Amino acid sequence: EGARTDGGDVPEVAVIPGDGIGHEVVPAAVEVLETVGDYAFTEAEAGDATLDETGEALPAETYELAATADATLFGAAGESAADVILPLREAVGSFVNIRPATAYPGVDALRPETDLVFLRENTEGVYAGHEDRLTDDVSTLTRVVTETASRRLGEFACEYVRERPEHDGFTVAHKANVMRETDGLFRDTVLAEAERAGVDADTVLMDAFATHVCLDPDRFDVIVCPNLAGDVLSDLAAGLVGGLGLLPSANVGDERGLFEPVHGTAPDIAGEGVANPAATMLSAAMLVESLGDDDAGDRIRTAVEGVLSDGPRTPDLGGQATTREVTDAVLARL
Ligand code: GGG
Repeated sequence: EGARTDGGDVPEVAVIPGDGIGHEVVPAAVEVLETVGDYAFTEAEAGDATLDETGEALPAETYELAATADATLFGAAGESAADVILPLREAVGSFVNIRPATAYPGVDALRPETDLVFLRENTEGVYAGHEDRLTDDVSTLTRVVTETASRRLGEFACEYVRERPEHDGFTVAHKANVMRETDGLFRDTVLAEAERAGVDADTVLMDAFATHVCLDPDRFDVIVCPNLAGDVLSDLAAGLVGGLGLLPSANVGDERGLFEPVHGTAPDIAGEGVANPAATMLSAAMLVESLGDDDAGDRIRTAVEGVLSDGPRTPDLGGQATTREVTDAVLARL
């Protein structure tokens, strides 16, 4: 999972803040990375502002950097998300987006018992991008599901739960009663992988999942989903644990990964210095683990959880602290 650098080399980490609060939370997470390890950072531009300035949302050099760096830390994509984050995931060869949704002690959560991991298909579904405007009245979208991508995700899900004794199986969320060909293929292929690997797996209709997870999140553990469903359902889970400022993610490929908070650009607070940096710092923990440094990952997670528990809080968590104050509190614990 992720990249391993050759002995002795300093890992190269691409840093792409993107837009909006990406420019506030990514530098905060870079300070955390600088505190726990030795990394060579290279910053690059992408997003709405880059589009305005250069005519391209994702310059070729930014794509190339993500495609060659050992790991990439990304912030947030705005209106140009389709032209930024999807190609960047492709650049790192990612086929799965891991999105843990955990309620942390001390944080006011709708469902404090929530502890979920979403494994989101990361290459196709409706995000494969075959959209057309046919007439003034009609637009269409072709949904792509392949056995190849579904099997790869199924294999990953089996390996994921087998390597982690705290998980004893996974649930496939789908809508195969309506999208019989696409979600039917997805569900059946992932389930076949589970059977082949001897991993426990069950299924749930994704609309029913949305209700059940609100009422009783303990019913679920690891959820394997198609691309759009994973995007939406993990945001729903963010609402259960205290907000989008808390969910990290890892876009995992065979050789390297791209790590980003689940949240977007938050234009309502961008530039005010009050964005919650926790999700990006927790993404940085996943990044260092992908480079083989589990100790650094544990240290970051412990420091962030400690601050969430009894340190300064940004307004999204009911506090009045700034990004700077939260970052200083995390750095002090490191
Ligand atoms: N950092 C996550 C982000 O930029 N979210 C905005 C967005 O639209 N994301 C779409 C996606 O995650 O597929």
